Amino acid sequence: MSANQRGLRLGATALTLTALLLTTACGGTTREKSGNDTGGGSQTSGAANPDAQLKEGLKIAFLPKQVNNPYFTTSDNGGKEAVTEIKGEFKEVGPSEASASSQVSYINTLSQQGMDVIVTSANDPNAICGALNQAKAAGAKIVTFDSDTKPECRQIFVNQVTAEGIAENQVKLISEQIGGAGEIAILSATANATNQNAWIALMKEELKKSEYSKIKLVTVAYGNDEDQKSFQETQGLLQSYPNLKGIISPTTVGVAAAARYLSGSQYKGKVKLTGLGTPNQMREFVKDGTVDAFALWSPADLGYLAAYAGAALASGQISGAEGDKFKAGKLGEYTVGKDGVVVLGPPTVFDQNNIDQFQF
Ligand code: RAM
Repeated sequence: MSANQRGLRLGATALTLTALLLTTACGGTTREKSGNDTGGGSQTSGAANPDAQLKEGLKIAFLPKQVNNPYFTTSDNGGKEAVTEIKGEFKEVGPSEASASSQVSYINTLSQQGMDVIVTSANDPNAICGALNQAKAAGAKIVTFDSDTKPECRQIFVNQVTAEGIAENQVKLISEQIGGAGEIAILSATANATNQNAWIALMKEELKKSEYSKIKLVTVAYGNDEDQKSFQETQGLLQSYPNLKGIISPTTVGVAAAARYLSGSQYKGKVKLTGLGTPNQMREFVKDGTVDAFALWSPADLGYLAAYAGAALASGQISGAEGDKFKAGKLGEYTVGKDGVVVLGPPTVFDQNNIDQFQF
């Protein structure tokens, strides 16, 4: 069952609707929207044949930002499920650190191994472009998911939620939790991460709305998606900003580390924390009163959708042009939006009333 199908509970319906509106307003296209079939996207690579069958035996590799992150374990397992369904060969490789160029050597190896599809979450919008372009020249189709490269370096980007939808969600959650006023900070992942930086830029825009005029963003800290660094950065934020009322950490690693710090500190329940987290990593902190509510999409569905997008590309069903349609197994039909972007769907908000219904 996808995050979209699960829907939001507990007064979060408005959020779903807003995110959905933003999704459709921002060029990304979900299965609810019938795209227009004009084609002509910026990264087309040959004509698509919508009637082509998915090829069997496709070699599809997942290259996450980092391998030792439960978020990517879940998303890549979703990819594996899809690859198994289409009788392909799945593999997952990747660095243990999410640094900018750490993925380059993996891409080169995957290219030499003759992968049909490389599905990657980019640690940097530019650093892996050269390697990806070589892999493309060697015949691989490139799908980014979770965190994009520059659009010209891949055929399709499978976005979890529009960046606008995430920014709106995160600012709304912290505002509700701090009573609409006070100093907040952001604890991000790495300073180069395409997804994080897009979300932060749009959160800053969101905070300019009059309803948030009493909220002040004092700083952005970077925990590099390392547990210990994220923990220390949280401690540093609280020391440097004694009036801090809340932290947004839009990274599963960061928000879990920040919650662990807060739960053992005098700030527990007083300084609010929200962000993007996995229910399994956040459950204890919701139950002990450290965290009221946080959000995420289904990482498994994200990986599953990305694998199907790659298979559709490698089978010649789609070229990545705007309006291309493909079927993603149990998730149904998707349409490629502007700039080769496919959007999974709105996020789910988790709190003490629903968190036990989710296991990932
Ligand atoms: C971390 C990574 C990932 C991001 C999630 C929310 O696992 O930074 O890219 O999408 O958090």
